[in-house]
Amino acid sequence: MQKLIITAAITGAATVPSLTPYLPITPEEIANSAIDSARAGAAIVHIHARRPNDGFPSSDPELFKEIVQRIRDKSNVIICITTGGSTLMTIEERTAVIPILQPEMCSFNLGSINFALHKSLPAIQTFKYDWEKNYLEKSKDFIFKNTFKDFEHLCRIVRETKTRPELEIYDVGHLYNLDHIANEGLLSPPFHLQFVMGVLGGIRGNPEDLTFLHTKASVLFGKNNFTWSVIGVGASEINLSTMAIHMGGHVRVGLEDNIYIEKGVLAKSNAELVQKIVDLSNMLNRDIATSNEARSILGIKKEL
Ligand code: KMH
Ligand code: ZN
Repeated sequence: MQKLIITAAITGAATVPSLTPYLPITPEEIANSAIDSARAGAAIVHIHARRPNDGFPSSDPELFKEIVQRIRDKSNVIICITTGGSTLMTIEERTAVIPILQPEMCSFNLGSINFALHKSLPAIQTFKYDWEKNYLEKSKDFIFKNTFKDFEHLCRIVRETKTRPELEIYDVGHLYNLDHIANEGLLSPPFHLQFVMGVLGGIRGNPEDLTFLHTKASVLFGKNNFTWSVIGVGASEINLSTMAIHMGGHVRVGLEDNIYIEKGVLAKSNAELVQKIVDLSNMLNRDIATSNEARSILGIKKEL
């Protein structure tokens, strides 16, 4: 079995600051949290930016530049930059930073879905920032737009910048979308799939959902033509991670997707979540990949 690649998703756009005081917000906090996650065992860090004064999700390339520079100064970790951004951003805003920073990896969302966040509302008694309540309520009526035209735009960018796409699969139709664009010659295998499970609007995080996605991907692309990882959004994070460790997949954890280290207990950092996966993996006798080993497993050949 391949060594386990752990990705730490540091801050995202779906977790609002009032949900946890431990969410990194400023470029310095995001970079430090990424560096600490890498020290704990993450081979990849998945990066979003936020407005430093109030944590609102941002696509400002200057913020991304500062975050990436700070990480690169201190760590050899693979940097995977979001092109999902937030549901409020256009595809142009979401992808602007990729040609500028030329990261080793970027996310690539493979279908339009509902991406509802309003189920977080009851957990918040007091809002720290004005925008948060509206942002969560309005998500009931937002579509996370990823059309075939958007795929073409993103395929062009990853091809031109030689960035390895992490292909985000929120439901089974997204595997068929990938099959279609691969048949058109826009992307070619081996693919790195990220099964994103538990978003309200996508597939849930039940064990049979993961085995179904994995089986479907094997039938469509052939077992040797893809690597895969899983994100359990919310309560399913650790359970799905355990399944993936056992099945030969890889794992993404972090405050972007889940804020709890155990039932009712907030994770104090991204590194704490990474450490939990390292411990689980040790118990299950699976070795952890370094960033360089992950580069070789994923076929990342970029000169930095
Ligand atoms: N927050 C995840 C559920 C992206 O950044 O491109 C989805 C995500 C998308 O990470
Ligand atoms: Zn993300």
